Amino acid sequence: MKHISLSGSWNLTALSDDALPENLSSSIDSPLFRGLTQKIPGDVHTTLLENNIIPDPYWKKNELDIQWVGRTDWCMERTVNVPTSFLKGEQFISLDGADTFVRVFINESEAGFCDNFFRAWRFPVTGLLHEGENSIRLVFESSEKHAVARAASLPYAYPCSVYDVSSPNRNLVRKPQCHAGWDWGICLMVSGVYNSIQLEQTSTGFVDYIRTNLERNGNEWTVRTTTTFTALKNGTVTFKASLTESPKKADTASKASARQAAPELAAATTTVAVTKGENTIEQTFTVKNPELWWPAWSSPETEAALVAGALPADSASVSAAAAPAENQLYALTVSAGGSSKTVNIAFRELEVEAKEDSYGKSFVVKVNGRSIFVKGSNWIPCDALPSRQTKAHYESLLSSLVKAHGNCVRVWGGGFYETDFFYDYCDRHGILVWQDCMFGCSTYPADDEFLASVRLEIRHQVRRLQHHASIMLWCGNNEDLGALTWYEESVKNRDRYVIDYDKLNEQTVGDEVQKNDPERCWWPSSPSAGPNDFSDNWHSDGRGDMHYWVVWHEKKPFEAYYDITPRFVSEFGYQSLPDFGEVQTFTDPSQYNITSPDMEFHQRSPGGNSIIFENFSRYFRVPQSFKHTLYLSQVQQALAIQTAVTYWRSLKPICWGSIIWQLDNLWPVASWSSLEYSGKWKLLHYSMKHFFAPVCCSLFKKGDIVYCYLMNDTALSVPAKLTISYYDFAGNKIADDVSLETEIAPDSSAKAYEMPDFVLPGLSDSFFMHATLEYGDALSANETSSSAASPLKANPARSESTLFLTQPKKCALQKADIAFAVAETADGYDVTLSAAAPAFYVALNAGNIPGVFSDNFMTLTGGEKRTVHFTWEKREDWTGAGLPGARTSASRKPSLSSFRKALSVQCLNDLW
Ligand code: BMA
Repeated sequence: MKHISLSGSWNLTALSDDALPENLSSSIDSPLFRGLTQKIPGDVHTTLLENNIIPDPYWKKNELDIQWVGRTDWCMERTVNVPTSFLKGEQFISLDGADTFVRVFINESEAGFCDNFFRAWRFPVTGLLHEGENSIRLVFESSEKHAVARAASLPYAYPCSVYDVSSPNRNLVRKPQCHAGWDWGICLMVSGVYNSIQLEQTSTGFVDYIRTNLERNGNEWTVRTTTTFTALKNGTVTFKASLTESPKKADTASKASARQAAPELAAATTTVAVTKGENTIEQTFTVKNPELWWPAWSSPETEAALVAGALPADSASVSAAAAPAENQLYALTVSAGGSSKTVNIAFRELEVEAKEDSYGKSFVVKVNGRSIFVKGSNWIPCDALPSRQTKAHYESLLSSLVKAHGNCVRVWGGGFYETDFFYDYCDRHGILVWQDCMFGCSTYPADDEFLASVRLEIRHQVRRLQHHASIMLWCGNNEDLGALTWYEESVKNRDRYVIDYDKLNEQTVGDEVQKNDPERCWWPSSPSAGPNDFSDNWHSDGRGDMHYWVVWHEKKPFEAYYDITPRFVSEFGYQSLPDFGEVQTFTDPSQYNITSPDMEFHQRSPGGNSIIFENFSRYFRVPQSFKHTLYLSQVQQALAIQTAVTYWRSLKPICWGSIIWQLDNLWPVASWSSLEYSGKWKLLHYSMKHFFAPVCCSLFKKGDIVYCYLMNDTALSVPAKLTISYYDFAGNKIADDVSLETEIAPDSSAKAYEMPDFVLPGLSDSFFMHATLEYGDALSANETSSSAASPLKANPARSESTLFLTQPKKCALQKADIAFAVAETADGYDVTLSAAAPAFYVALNAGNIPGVFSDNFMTLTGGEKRTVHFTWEKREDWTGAGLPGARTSASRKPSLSSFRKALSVQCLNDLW
């Protein structure tokens, strides 16, 4: 097989002019008609932005002025030189990531038409190509126009959720649903080709997909491969499957080891008769003693290091963010008839156990026989401009999730089936993937044409992704079952829409998923009470997964998180406003007020700012300045989610998972994300590092009772020392500490302290409680070791938890006078802090200098000094850098004085 890549420079022109603004209309001089250089992979909006034809879509309200781009038809053209040798056999043109309605012309003849973004396309072009220069033309027909035309042709309406700025009928076209706007999303209706386009030539056929089935028998694994081979003609073809170790990323740093061909661990060769069209070839081989795959933070190696104190995953650490051990991946190559494909696989047993029990129906993820408490976040596309969805950005977001002790992402159904890089990263770093199919918050049609297109989409995506060790389940959609109760049409005529739902979700999506990946869990919807259960699972906590939006959308206080005993929460969230540095990327100082037009425009949740303010007044003193408002909104978000997660973790083994809504943002906006659009950690993300930690303590007050729970998600028994102190707001201890030495049982969540508030040593507004858990082998080594040189000495891991006994607004916080000193280190800076009085929710902020603090969102109980480390992040290959409003690019570490200048510290006391 030969191929000619068509990536690179193309010529972009506008085809239709009805939607164009007047100044760009079809004058012959218009750059839109002369042509612009368009990169593939890339999107049209980015090209227009680079050429100053549209302003930065993320700045102020520019979004409103550029809606014409999505209503325009576009043309991309180029020529390609084809040598005679390429014209043997048969030729094809293939596209992956073509968004969405794309007509493909070769030398003015139409070769094919793409109409579903989620499919990969291959069109025969034999006879259309000739030796020498050939012209290739792609015509992008406006998806919005297609959607509107489809709506007019359907027998009845298919309602979907629409947002402030949106494109109509997004549910009728197979395009990422959030491109049409969302309650955190800009509406751009982008177009382009985001992955690849190439000419292919073969005389035999193509190895298109490799699926695997792994079966463990002690230390020996049987690998069954299922290869999809598309043959050009009937004949006999030899298939060779072979397995090698895929170099760990850390090892590839050494070029010598990368150059050395990895030895073959196992192989199978089979010669079979194939027939023209699609063929399925199965091969089997065995592998002895492969390294086991584990979710992040759960491998025996990582857990041992964590408990030994060798991985400073705790709050008091000054070291750079610790990372768990990388998984060993294995490269599986299948070659046949001159075509070959390599995928990475890994060895693990994985099961989602959903079975009837005394509480209802369980939802437990088991890896290698161990139940894993799932701690993760929901993933939305990481940039609204596809050209900016770079590997560097993916890596920054996903590594941030792992550094905050996450082990799971849910690829939410309103985006797209993610890039290969995304899943490879998840495989390598142990991020379990909850994979939605791409349907969300809508009704959908179920006519033959729509269902046929969806069937091919699901077939392609499941075959493409099936081999990934990280994917834990396939889920039919996001909230489509619940959505049947949201719209007048579907409420009035529910049966009609339920029938359509069933045809699409069960008979098409579910059917195709289960045919192509029979071993993996098929979960009909999120939320859902499980297969064959059509009940609305939004408010029921006994069965399957739930979305808990009572706090936020239903405006209940944070304490409402204590009202449920969920089995698994796959969505719950609380918004914050963006950080000040982030605000500066989308508006000017005239708008630095929450109710200014630009700030309200960058808030898409109906009534969102009112909910934030309502809780300010419920719990806190109302902030007086813009910066304090932004800060307090982030404190509030962190506290809301901390309340939920720590309580639900305490409910293990009834509850086995919490997936926060949401990890990332695709433009700078007020949202539920824990990471800013720039990748900067919000206070929630720092808080996740505490409350997601494999071993941690948590103080909380439910009703009139104060509890302290010790959680241990490792398989090890952990020696621990818990100290609970009672302080007044001047920092004096008002009673003796409660101390406890214990062993925290493996995989447990245990109550270590329980006290009704009336026996506590003060009135609820006069003091606060602070728990410190020191844990790990170092603790006992310090006690037993007589050697002062013990490497473990003085390094027990730590977890801390602070509790107000009433709403903080009622407490007399003192002036904290936080002092800090900064020292430079090789990879960043150390910041040493001290406070005159107990300081709450202390937040260090390095402005727009990219990097992460080892700890943040801290309590300084007064009197002590604390050093935290800022690890500076080099940012190259940060596409978008240099464009207005783009993410910061930083290739040189700032000087100590620039860091000091950028650094600011805020705490709750500042608001009093
Ligand atoms: C959900 C999601 C999203 C939405 C979020 C916040 O339930 O599935 O559709 O953005 O809530 O409202």
